[in-house]
Amino acid sequence: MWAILCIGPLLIGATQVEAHVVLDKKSAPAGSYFWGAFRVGHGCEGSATVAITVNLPEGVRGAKPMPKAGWTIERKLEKLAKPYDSHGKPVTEEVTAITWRGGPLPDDFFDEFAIQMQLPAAPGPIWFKVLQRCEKGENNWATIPESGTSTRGIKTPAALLELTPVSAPAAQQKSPPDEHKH
Ligand SMILES: [Cu+2]
Repeated sequence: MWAILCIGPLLIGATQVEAHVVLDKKSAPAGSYFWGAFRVGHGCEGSATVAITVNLPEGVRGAKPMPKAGWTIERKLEKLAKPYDSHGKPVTEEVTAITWRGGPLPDDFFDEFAIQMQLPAAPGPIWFKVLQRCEKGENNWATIPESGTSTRGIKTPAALLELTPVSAPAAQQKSPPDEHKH
């Protein structure tokens, strides 16, 4: 029900939503392999964008940035308290933030910054806090609503992705070769 409720405000406020830093997709199945692009719709009060940092919420695994011409990439790695196995190899550290530096991206243009990742297994909303740095000033897209997923009235909301439940039979049918389906 919540999924239906949140579509209305998004459609009505589409212009405003697109003006922020938002994901190009609104939802994805929990636990799935996913790639999404963070869309940067404007600069900082007219100033050109020179860096974008996307912070990955807890539970996101194996995040990989897509290279972009004219932008360098930096990844922040953190040691995991609980290592896990991926493709038969233990994973002991995780990418927790990705920064692109370059441009400058003028305020009159928009651009997209893409990341591939495995999503957390639990359904529900997840929020990506994005720091946008400009030639002059910055926008910290990091505010999360106290409850629910409506970002109406929030000046600098974090980017939202709704993780949809995966039904038990569908989950059972998924074998490892399906993992890389996008
Ligand atoms: Cu905006």
